[in-house]
Amino acid sequence: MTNNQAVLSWLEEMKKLCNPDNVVWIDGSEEQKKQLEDESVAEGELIRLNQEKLPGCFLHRTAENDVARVENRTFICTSKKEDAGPTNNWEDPKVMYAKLNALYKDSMVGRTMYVIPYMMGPYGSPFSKIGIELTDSRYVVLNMMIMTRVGKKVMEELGDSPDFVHCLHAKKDIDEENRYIVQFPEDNTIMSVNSGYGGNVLLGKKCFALRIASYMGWKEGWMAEHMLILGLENPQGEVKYIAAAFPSACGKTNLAMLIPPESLKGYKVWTVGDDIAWLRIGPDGRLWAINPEAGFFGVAPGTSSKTNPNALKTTLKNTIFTNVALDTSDNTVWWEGLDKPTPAHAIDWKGNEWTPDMGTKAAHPNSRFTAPASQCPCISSEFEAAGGVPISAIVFGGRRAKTAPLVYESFDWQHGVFVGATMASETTAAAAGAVGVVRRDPMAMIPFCGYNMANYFAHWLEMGKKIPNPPKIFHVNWFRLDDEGHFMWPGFGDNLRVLNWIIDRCEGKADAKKTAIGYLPNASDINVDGLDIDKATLEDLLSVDKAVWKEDVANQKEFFSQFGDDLPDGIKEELAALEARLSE
Ligand code: GTP
Ligand code: SPV
Ligand code: MN
Repeated sequence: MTNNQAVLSWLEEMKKLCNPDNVVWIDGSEEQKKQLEDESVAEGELIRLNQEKLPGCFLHRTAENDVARVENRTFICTSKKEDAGPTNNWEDPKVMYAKLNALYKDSMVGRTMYVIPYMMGPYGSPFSKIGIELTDSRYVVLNMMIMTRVGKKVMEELGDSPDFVHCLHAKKDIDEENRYIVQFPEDNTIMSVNSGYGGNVLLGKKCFALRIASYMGWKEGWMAEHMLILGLENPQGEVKYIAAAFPSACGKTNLAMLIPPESLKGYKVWTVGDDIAWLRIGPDGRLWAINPEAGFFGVAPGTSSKTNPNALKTTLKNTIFTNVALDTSDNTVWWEGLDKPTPAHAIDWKGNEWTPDMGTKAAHPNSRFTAPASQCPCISSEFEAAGGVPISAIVFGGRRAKTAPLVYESFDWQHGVFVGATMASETTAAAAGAVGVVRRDPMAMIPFCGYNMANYFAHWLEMGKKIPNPPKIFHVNWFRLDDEGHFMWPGFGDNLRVLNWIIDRCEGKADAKKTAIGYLPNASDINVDGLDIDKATLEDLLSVDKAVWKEDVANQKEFFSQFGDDLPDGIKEELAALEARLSE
């Protein structure tokens, strides 16, 4: 498929290392896709679902020990340890290559190596970048065909250039003890071994589009962020774009596909992206964003026709479900929170018989759907726009039972960067480890920043100086709990009420009160028409408890201390200023 010498010689080297029986180039054709699907079904890798109800849909189950990203086995290998920083696992590249090469040695004997040329970003866009993933997993191939732009056309765009990200994945034995997800940002190389799960193996996603791309952005003056991108259309038909960073399983896909409540019918939300944004300064001095992906790898549990009907509709055809339950009555899928009657009998995510009385989860909490973005009923007309969309507001947010109010606005860019840098959120099932523990997760990038986070903060501060018309920066929290542990804010479609205040603030149309942490809306500034919420609850959601915030500042300081002298002055200034305001 190519005469590109850089590609061919790397492929030769990897073939020698892994020793596959065959090598198959992925051309992106429908015929090849069909063939891979048939082979996967025959091998038991995929289960073909009810083709009347879910045409082109399949179910896949991963190994029980392999259901989420593994942050403790994820490495950033730069020649200097300081360049990876204190929040990343680091190993000397030479040592890591040696370790990995031993693991990949002959790992594909008896298997086929698939060569997947893929593009992150629209064809012909100055934002876009190319990767080539070598993998012995058909499941990876079929997912990459949904999540990225794949095939011949990508090789044509690459031409003779050696400028592509080298990605090698081998399933090996799915051995947890020898599982590695390794980024070598200085070499444009990603190596993943002993996993078959999503973010660990679809190397275009977190590994390239965030870890490697954030490093590229640092060197080249742009940004790769864990952000959704949405267009908010008002009743006059004007569309404003918002990019929002929330940690994994904290509501990006849901917000990106929001359906307005009855009382705000004249508004419409258009989805540009649900997970990753690449941002550049445009010729007009604004910040412009593209979604480098072509599909959604979304959380299944909790997705219903009430919470996210657009996501549900997106997954009705050509979708791969991973680790959800199989409803054996009609060979369709089910998960907790789906508003379809609980099946009397199912096969759970582990492949075992399941009945509702068992009290176990039928779908894994991090079970997912992989669906083409083009099938989304609210996909933006700008989804393929080569230049991206202009961003009016950046929104940070997390899952916080207390502390953070429903919404606040930063005083300026530097303060906004500080607000992002002090984000915290309860951990979720998207990564292996404890769930529900509050941890600091700056810009929702703690698992994804491909370099020293102190330099990342500095890069954010620098970008602000270079953008003539920067977006305003906000913070939201949909997850405040009352004393009984119930969500205080209805969330989902009603989040539009908050987005409207955000856009109105960008246009100087909405009021706010100045507080120690930023500008907050007065209760009367949020449109609650048709919403059943009492004034006291809303005021509570829009309050700042200084004592609680002082505790948070102590925790922020502790977090920042690990960066030592590398912590930029802008962050130190904002920390001191916040502390002073809280003591006023
Ligand atoms: P990743 O794909 O892991 O990056 O996740 P994400 O940020 O796209 O999260 P997603 O939108 O899939 O939401 C994760 C979980 O949060 C789901 O179970 C949702 O039902 C729930 N959720 C999303 N939005 C809201 C909200 O506004 N309020 C409440 N209470 N829950 C929400
Ligand atoms: C996340 O965990 O933020 C995801 C899913 O979007 S994964 O691709 O597994 O990283
Ligand atoms: Mn994500």
